Amino acid sequence: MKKENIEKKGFDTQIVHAGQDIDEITGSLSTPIYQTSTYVFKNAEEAADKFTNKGEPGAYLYTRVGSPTQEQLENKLAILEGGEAALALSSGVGAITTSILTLCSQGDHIVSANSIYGSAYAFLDRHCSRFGIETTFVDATNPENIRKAMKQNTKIVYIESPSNPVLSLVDIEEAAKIAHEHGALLLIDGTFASPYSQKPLKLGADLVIHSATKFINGHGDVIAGVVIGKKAIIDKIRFDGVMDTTGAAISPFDAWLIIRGIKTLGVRMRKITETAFEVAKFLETHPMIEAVHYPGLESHPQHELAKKQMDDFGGVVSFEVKGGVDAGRQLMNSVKLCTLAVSLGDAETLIEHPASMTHPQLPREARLEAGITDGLVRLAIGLEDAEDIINDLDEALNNIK
Ligand code: LCS
Repeated sequence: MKKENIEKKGFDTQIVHAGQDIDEITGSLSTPIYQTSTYVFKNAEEAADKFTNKGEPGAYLYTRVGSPTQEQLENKLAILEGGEAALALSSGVGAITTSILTLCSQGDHIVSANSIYGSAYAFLDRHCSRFGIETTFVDATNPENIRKAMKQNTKIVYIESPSNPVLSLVDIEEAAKIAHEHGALLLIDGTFASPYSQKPLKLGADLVIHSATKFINGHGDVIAGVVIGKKAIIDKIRFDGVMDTTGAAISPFDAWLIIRGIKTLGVRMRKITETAFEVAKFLETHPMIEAVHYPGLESHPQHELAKKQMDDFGGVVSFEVKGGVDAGRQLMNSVKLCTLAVSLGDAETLIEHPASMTHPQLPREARLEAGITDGLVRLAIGLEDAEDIINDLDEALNNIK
């Protein structure tokens, strides 16, 4: 369906039809997987022409710089986020690093939220600094902290909302205003919301990044990432050469799996967010629970902001068990349905310990500042029946000694 027609349709219709061209040669309804590493040219002149005009439609050269299957996925994701263009990459981290290494150079400065995914934190803190790109981490739940940290050479404001794993929010509109007043770009990692629950580009963000490994694919069988925004910026990230020279390209088969998985994003997210709310409410009333973090709960300190900038509250709940890390470990060891594993957005409900699993890269002090206590447990809700998840947690919580 044509882009201008699909933009007026509802989210579920967009997910199914957006960016999906029917194969002209065979009429195949399902997007073909162009499982090839290289493309053959008719003659040397055509080859030279295609290598010169890398960005032109149909200029396929080599799968590390793009493929038709990848292109169909990108068209779909751009429309779902309300962006002009998208670039799909080999992982969520690949999307973060490729974007930042393209947009920043030696001597530049980044202001980052302190509550972000562990490997993103490590990239900014340990690796960007080795190449002369400095990052100031701030508590971005108060936008004034972002403003205070801005410098003349700040190129990027980097935020995650809701954040992994404590589900804190950043006021996206405010953060965009501050970034733009200082001539910087706002990059937001929207993985925890997915395009179903939040549309950061409409709130002023310049780029939205997702780990497509999570809700977007939804089946726990792919590692992939995407960055979405204005065509001029996405073209720069695609063609400037970082993706090509660091090898962060997505494989055609992974792109195809996501095209298949994303068609049920709306259906899955409706169920997952409904269950997440029920589980969060259950945990809040359980005598073994000290604190629950979920933006959909009235007790969440940013619940009003969540209602303002999100359409729904996502599928991740984190909580602290009375008795700290020992009690949390007992819980994780005794659940029978919830599965002990990192990642989120899968069909299976996954349970993990952020301090030792997803966020050990943060120095302990930075981890505590971001609210990641030693006893925090993260639950990524899956597609099972809410009642079964709740019963599993109830039994395991009641068994803690
Ligand atoms: N952004 C967020 C918010 C994430 O949670 C993750 C991965 C990434 C980016 C990186 O994406 P990837 O490269 O893995 O596709 N988060 C993980 C987590 O919480 N558990 O396992 C991975």
